[in-house]
Amino acid sequence: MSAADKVKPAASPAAQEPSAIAGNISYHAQYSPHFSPLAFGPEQAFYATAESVRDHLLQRWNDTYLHFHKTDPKQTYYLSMEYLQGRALTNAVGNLGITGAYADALKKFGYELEAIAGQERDAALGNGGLGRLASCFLDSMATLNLPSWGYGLRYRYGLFKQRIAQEGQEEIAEDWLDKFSPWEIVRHDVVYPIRFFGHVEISPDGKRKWTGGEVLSALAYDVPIPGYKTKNAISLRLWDAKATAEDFNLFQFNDGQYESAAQLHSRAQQICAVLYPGDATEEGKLLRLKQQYFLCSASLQDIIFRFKERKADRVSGKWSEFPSKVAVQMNDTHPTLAIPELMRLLMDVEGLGWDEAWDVTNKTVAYTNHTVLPEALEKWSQAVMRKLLPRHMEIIEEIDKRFREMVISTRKDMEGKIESMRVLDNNPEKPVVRMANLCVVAGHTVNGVAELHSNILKEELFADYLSIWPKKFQNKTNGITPRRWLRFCNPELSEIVTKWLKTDQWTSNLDLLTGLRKFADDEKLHAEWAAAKLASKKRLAKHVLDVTGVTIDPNSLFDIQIKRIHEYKRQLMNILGAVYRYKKLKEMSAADRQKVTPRTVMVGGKAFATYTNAKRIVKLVNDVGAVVNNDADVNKYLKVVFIPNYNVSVAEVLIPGSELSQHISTAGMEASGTSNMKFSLNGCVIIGTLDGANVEIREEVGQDNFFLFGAKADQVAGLRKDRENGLFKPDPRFEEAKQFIRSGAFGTYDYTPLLDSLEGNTGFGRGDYFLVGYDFPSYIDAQARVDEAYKDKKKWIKMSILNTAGSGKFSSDRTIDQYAKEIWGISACPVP
Ligand code: CJB
Repeated sequence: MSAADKVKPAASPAAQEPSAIAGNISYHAQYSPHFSPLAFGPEQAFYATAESVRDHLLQRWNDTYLHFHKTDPKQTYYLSMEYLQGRALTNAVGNLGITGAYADALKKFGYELEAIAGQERDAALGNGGLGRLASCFLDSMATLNLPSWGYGLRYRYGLFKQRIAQEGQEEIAEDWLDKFSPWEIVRHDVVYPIRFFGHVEISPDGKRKWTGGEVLSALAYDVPIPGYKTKNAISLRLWDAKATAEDFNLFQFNDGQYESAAQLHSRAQQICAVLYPGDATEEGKLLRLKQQYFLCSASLQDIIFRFKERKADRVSGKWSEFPSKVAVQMNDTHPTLAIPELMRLLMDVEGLGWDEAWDVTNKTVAYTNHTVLPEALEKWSQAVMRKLLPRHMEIIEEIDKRFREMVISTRKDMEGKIESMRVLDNNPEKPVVRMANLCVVAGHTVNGVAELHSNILKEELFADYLSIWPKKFQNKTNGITPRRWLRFCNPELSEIVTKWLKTDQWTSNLDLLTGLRKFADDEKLHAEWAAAKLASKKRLAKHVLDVTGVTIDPNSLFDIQIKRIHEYKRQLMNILGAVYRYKKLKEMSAADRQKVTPRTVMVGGKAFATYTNAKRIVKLVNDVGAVVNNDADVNKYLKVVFIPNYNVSVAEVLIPGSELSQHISTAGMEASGTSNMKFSLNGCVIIGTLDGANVEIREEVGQDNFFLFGAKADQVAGLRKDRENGLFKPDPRFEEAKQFIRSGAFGTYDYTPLLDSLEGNTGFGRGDYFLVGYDFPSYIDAQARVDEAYKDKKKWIKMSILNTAGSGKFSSDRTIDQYAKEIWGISACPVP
């Protein structure tokens, strides 16, 4: 049956009223067809609905573009190699305030909006926290009416799909563009040339010009980002690579040389083929660097084009105006090449001298650091850089030279420090460019993402630069958008919040949540709160059953840890805790077991494909679950479930149903964490270390409403030393849990290398670098406090309410407002 059989098609774009909306959906099914005429199942309904919603967005989008063009405000460009947008439909209708109308319209076809929204594939163009933060930031930029755009890459295959097989995690390409994305619009007029390789020519007057090599094109695909309750809609511009017809060698093709005939086309396809291609090989490293340059060059050419487009008289001579019109934010070091690329464009294309170009660049770019893990601080081989980007390498060398001279001439006292501060590391064995150093030297501002992390940057990682540029370093504690992460993913709790606060203004002014504090003991609120939590737990239990086949009890304590699998995030400590719990349950009498707080431990997350220990951890969680969940003696009191294929839309089901969540990284290693904020906002209590944003969450929600354990950041180095010196004495409970796994209680898989990583001096591991052994006893004690607290329902619900009430600070609206005022210098530009 076709859509038109149910509702008569009528164009009426951007209709507000359900019958007209239904007509427009039917219109899209018929006149923007992607399927056979008679097909109008849930999938077809999704695409037609999305296109109908896009009509609403287009109007705002065009209006916003024109308004920014006319008013010519200073604008921010957020450069990020990752965006984890997730699904867009629910968010779009929610932000536009047309959810009810669309739900009613879809009923006319016999569909529920929620089910249709569930047809959408996640746009997963990112790996984890950094990418999701970028997406939350876009939502806040649009909501705050800030003149701002995001730039990224249009990866053909986003973050892999995770399947759990007998051997553990398997990766499958995630085909988000399999059919097409209804949200993106290709801009055939926005195309820029991007060069790779080649050489630098010097003209008689000394001017340098990069030429030769291969030239591809960057083509813009725009995704609309609607603000909440505003007419503004901004752009996320994603670049795709393409080669032209001229690059296709017809002669070779006719000669039967099909592959070489289309060589440049296939190289173009590789650029945006996948997010983060493995970079273990030299080819992999080169491709990653090409991606980074592709993003930076296309975005900067586009930014300069717009700078000129907005005022026709902006030709050379007016470049000092550039930083008062443009702010470029580099999301971690991945877009660092924006620095030499802006210098190159200003000098070689626009004709500026070094000093002027440097001044403009420095006033334009700023850098956010998201990690202090040494392996994540990017360093690129000078040889690879010189081969792929010869002109940029010259510019980087000049930046390095000038920085060195500046320090030598102005800061005699720093001479001993210069080598480690330089942009170039000229170690003859492996000369590299240190991207973080380049960002610090060239950017006007450097910020960390939580107070603790920013202090570590100032006191440790970038301490030497601080004495040169004391004002360069800032903190911007991360945030999350309250629209996606409470209002739309948890409608039951949202309604209660709105009812008790007597306003829904909290959705864009999250500080209002503190108003819940005065009702924290109110029994009526408690009853409503508990009912909402139970409804979310049931939805979560259904998801678990659907994807794993395991039945979990909504009356048990739902304990969740979801994030990328990494040794520093210590999922291994979580599972060792579950193993210890299981062993104790087995040893108990049946009568004693009945006094135990029943618990469902859920772990979800993806392991990087080549990260062996992370993959072993995934396997261990699954193996422990297989034994525990099938053990009739204890499975009423404990279940352990690995949630496969964790992504944004899975998080939207899990977080509302959570009661306890684990944020248990080794102190000092998690820059911020952002899921901790989402859990707390949804009335979930955190068990965690004093790390990243946990520190500030605990301050806001109150220390009685947070289960704290573990070493502090400033103890970690000393504890590692002690361990090296043989001073660490493991707790017997820790030994017992490891021994139980070694005994083969969870199958025949060889966990020796994983467990050995927790031991000192075995030759296999790293001497428990992440201090699981040291923190384990305090972790187990904290978990025992959780069990006791959960028995007192009233106390638990009060803790839950106070978590939500204390979450106001963690709105990304607050974060973005601070970036706008304190780093970018931009102000709101609402469409009238
Ligand atoms: N982070 O997700 C990433 N990827 C990186 O390459 C570096 C850091 C994470 O960024 C988040 C957003 O700032 C932080 O909350 C998180 O702690 C950090 O690991």
